[in-house]
Amino acid sequence: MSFFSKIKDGLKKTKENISKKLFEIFKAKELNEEFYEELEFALISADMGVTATEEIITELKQKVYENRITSPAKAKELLKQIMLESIDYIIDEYKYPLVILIAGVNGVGKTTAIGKLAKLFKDQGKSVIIAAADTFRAAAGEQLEIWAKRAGARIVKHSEGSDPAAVVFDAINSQKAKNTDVVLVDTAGRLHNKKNLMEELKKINRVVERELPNADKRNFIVLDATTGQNAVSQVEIFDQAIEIDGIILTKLDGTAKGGVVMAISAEYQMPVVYVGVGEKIDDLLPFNAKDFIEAIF
Ligand SMILES: Nc1nc2c(ncn2[C@@H]2O[C@H](COP(=O)(O)OP(=O)(O)OP(=O)(O)O)[C@@H](O)[C@H]2O)c(=O)[nH]1
Ligand SMILES: [Mg+2]
Repeated sequence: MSFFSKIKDGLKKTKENISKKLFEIFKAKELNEEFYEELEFALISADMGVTATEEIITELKQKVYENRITSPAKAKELLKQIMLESIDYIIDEYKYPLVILIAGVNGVGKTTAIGKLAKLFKDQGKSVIIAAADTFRAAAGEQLEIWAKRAGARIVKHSEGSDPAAVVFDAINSQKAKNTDVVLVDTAGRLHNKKNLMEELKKINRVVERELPNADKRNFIVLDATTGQNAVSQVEIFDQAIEIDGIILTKLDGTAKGGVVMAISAEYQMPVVYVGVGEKIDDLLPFNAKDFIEAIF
């Protein structure tokens, strides 16, 4: 399946929710207040967030005015352009060795994303080691082992309850010994309390920076698209602990509110790097803003 049809498939619910509404709205004869109100409502109901929606509508009105546009069809093209610009970031190409730290609250899809990422890198001919640094949950290590096997990646795993930073330390030593291209670090989504979780993430982060100062290091937060606006506030908390470089937005296949991509990008100026569109190993796609916009329109 091509990238475009896969994202289109994954966004089926979002598309059904929004594109039908947009189609109706853009049938309007005039670009009047009622038109803008309906558009605003449609965007907000796709979870684009009030901030992002207001910005988009203001810019659209401005451009419609400046360019003396009267046709709704032309306004639609403008809207697409504005939406695209607000989520289209330039992401630096990876350099190797590469360390990707995966963080996020429990159940969002961190471990699954690691398995899928391992597969993506293996398919590109890269060697991959996974650090099972979620030592809090008993089953986490085993779940990750299954994914590692599927992807053909190595895994470093300690016993339950052991120090996550020590797992990362060992994985990095193994990376150094074998000159592995990619280190993927899985972390816990839940500890006894939130403060512990953030302190632990900071510690893991420090170990990576100390042991591999010259590596390309990316900190990604995994967000569950089905939680809608809640996903937005999670970014802030994790970004304070370890600077977040980008977002992996999972479960886009399960929501009609894929517009949350726009809300996050507008609020935090943060790129969505990958999207999850299913539970299978190939269901993680590098995010492509243009295809995303085309898919929802
Ligand atoms: N439909 C769908 N399901 C997904 C996607 N990504 C993950 N899941 C499912 O979400 C559930 C939780 O995924 P995990 O990878 O275990 O989540 P986690 O963040 O590691 O969870 P904790 O380790 O408990 O914090 C699993 O049942 C996954 O199959 C996705 O893109 N689409
Ligand atoms: Mg997990």
